[in-house]
Amino acid sequence: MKNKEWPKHSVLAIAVIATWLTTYVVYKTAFSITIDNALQEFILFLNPLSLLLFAYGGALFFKSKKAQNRYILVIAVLTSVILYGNVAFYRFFTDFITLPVLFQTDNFGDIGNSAAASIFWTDIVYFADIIIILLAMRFVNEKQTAAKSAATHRKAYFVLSAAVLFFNLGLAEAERPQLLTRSFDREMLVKNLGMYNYHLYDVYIQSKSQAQRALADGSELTEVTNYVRSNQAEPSEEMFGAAEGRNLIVVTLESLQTFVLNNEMNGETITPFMNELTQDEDTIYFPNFYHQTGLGKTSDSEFLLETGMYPLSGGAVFFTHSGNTFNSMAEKMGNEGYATNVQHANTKSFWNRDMMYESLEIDKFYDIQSFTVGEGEAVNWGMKDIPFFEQSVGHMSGMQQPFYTRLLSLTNHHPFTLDEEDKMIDEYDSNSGTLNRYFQTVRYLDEAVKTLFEDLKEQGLYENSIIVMYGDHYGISDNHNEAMAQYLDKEITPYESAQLQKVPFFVHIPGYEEGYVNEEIGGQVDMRSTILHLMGMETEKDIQFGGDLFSEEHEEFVIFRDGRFVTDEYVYAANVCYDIETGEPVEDQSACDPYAERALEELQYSESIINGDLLRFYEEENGQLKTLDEQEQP
Ligand code: GP9
Ligand code: MN
Repeated sequence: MKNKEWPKHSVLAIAVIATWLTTYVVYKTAFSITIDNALQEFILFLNPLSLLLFAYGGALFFKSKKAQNRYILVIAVLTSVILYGNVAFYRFFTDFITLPVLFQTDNFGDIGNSAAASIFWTDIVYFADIIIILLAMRFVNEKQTAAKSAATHRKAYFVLSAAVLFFNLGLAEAERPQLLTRSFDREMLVKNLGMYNYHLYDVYIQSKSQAQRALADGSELTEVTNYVRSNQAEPSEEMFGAAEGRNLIVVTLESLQTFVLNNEMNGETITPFMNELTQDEDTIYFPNFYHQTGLGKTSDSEFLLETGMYPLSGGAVFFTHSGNTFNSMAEKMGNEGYATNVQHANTKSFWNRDMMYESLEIDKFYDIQSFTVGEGEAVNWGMKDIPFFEQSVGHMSGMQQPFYTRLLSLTNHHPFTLDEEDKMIDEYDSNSGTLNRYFQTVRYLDEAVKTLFEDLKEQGLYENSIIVMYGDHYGISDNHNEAMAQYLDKEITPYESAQLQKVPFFVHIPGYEEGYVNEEIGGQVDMRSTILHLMGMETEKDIQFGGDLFSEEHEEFVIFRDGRFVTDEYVYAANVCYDIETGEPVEDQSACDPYAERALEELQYSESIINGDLLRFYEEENGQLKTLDEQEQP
């Protein structure tokens, strides 16, 4: 072999291929990455390549063979360390490393120890590429050619690398639209971008938010606090404490919009149980309630609920600011002696929930590992809602009381697929398969909610609880407007589209007996104070933007995350001010201006708190800014 002449840069090529293949083999053996089709498999195979080409390509800038080899070795060791670090971490946490976990060890116990316990000598196989590269350096005898072509080679090489990168990104975008802006899940990022690109992306996201955080000093809070205080709504005397001491069960109704309630599809009732609930003597139902989520979808709705602040305009705050200080509803409930938890039959890293729940001070997360998914009990995104609710109630039976538990349903999720036996009504007949199937999965969700109520009664948990349910965001996007127009029998104008952002909100208090339909216009940002007041907990010192929906002083002004808004008179959408009653543009278009300004201001205040991590400067107990020496050192 020593005598044979290899083409120039053979060692470089061998290094790229060796690390590429090692990475792919590690993907397949050390992680359980779910692959649904051949394209996903191909993306997974391809995705280490672009970064490796760039990284190893740096060797082309060195003149001497020795320096080139040394550089290649450094890259080989670095990539192996990253890869192996993730392998060891994954064994313990079933998750990929993200920068904050490395710096928030107090949150997650002793990561170092756990990772060390997950290391075995046989792991040497993860360094196979280094061994191959060393052998190549020893035995491959490269042809020497004139140096003058080096620059041209280099150019061609990096053009090729960039092409691979864009090809990869293009495939990822096709497979997972908005992957980067929505950044759903670490597994999805690794699957589509590759382990190495994922880490670069993670560094970028984390350093961006760290930089904004470092520049903040808390002085911004004075203005925000003044704004929040001047817009506060006194709790309603009648409802304050109406559910004091009870267990709190909050149910997130996946993708449920208000338009399906008390409505029919081709003569069939879509939500029989929830329709009854809207008229129930123990239920206060809000038909004029809007979601306010952005790209973070379900997680944004959780954020609104827990913090009473708006999510971010770009990306999911669960991902971008999971290390922040918050004053969540869970934290407040916990301080009053409640056991707090969330139940959701999905991987814990989805929406970065595992990290974010720590910051929200939620005691426990019952993720997919806490559920047994039996034969035929999974569809679409995972566990079906009926068995999920059943097992969730089972968990509740074992919880310390009083508890605050949140259940996140999942079956009524795009693309709205169901097993035959779970279809209780027919499909709709429009040109949108999505809308056609939506009615069926909504019908299933309705059935699941019914079984949840039954299960709670059976387990003796019903009487002593309050059950709050809300739709998290739309299920049918504007892409299906033609089909929606057919169903609703009217044109979907920007006004109608804004009205379609209504999601149901139920407050169900067993034994209340004075239930009614509450027409108050409100949004998800109002949930925190509404619920806390029902539980008999004050919020006057809290920094939050919503107001108690039962309060006389509650303002009917709902700001959507994209700047649209609804008041008791107007709906503002697509830069047009509509009359809320008629749906026609109002004559005096400037009528919306003062609200538009305030909407922007409020969103900006909320955003400044998140970006500057301002609540770390706030004393929750007395509602004061922390003095300089109380402030944590940066
Ligand atoms: C995933 C579930 C759905 O865990 O919450 O997320 P979504 O796509 O609706 O935001
Ligand atoms: Mn959702």
